[in-house]
Amino acid sequence: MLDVKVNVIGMGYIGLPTALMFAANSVEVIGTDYDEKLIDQLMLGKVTFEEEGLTELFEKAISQGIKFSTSYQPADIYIVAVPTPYDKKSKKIDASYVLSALKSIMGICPKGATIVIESTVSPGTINKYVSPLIEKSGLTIGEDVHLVHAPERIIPGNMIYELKNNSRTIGADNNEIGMIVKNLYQVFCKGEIVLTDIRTAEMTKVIENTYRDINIAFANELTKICRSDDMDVYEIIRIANMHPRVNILHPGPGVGGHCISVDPWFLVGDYPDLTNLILAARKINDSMPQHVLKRIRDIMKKNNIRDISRVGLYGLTYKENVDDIRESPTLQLLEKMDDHLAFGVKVFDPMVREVLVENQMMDFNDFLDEIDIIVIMVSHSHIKDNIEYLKDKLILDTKNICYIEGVYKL
Ligand code: SAJ
Repeated sequence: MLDVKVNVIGMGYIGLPTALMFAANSVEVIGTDYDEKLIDQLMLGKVTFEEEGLTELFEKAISQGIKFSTSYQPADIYIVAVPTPYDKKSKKIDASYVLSALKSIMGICPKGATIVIESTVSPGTINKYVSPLIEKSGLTIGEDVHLVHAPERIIPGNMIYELKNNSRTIGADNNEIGMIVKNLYQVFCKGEIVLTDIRTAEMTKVIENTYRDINIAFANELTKICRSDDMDVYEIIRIANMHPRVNILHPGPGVGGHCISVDPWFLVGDYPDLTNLILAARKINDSMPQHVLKRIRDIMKKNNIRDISRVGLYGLTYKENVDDIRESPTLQLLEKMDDHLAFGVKVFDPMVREVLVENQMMDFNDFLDEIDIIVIMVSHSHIKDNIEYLKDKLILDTKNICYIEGVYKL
């Protein structure tokens, strides 16, 4: 058992599983979040989002004594896992959540504490914003507090497995401190942990997600090319990917989530003159909901359906088998359909238990009864298991999961 006390700040999609994983592996952990409702729920023994294996991990962490609190606590190591959105105008990082967490930590941390930033930050953020904030408060970095960047890499939908098995990057400008943090993560992480400096760790994390965004954009652009000339993009990608050095990702109705659709903007914001490819990829991916809308209109016209309320969007989350709707392609599509909304396009998602948009239906059968065209926006296991019930519908399958004759594709 490691003799350190850890305070994880931010009990969201990354902070919670990370805190639980430390606690389940016998590290003394307090999870902190300013959201009282969220902390109450955790203290009542309930997890706050759906993720495979999370409940079991939660129970183990509770049995090992994890604590939750709305206030920051004295600890040896702080792990900051708060959101890092981008400013929609400047495209630069909005580091306000990170900086506000740091201010609170500095108010109570004992001398010599280490602050690990897990949130994804744009390259240079720690030098430009975090270090000056600490120094301004009178603390000396390297003496009073130590700074480390250990960006998370886990994928929603497979978080628990990836927490244990992915390799990690630890950026520290002091090797000894880097080693302490590496030892800490090694209590649960079986993947290789690479030690590097802070700036390299910042850049590496952002370019991993940017690489994925560009690859998806390529698949999406191919889709538009193939649609314009009536070719089967999926068959073309499948065959191309049989080449040992080609690996094109899957086209889709857009790129959502808090990561892939956000992080590339950090580079565009900071290096506007040098990011032509990255910006083009972002634009292509952001144009996909519009492409879906065009496909819906084509299908309505072809089948002489005029009433948009006979169209149903299946899936509200940003991807399959998660309950996270941030930046979801369906929400983006609904925004584009603004003028149509009054006429009531239907929406259904089995992973979303509260009504979030207009004309959202909560029962799958009622949803099917109300529509003639179903647009599969998200490939939840639920729809894969229920494809047979779609036989009498016109189907626009944006995720290529449905092989019924006559199905429309992207
Ligand atoms: N998507 C496609 N086609 C694909 C793959 C994904 O259209 O072939 C879409 C999804 O439907 C979704 C979006 O892209 O809307 C993003 O989903 P994702 O599964 O690619 O990634 P995230 O955002 O859930 O998680 C990513 C991961 N990064 C990489 O794989 C490089 C994860 O490892 C990171 O930890 C996470 O971002 C993060 O937090 O940064």
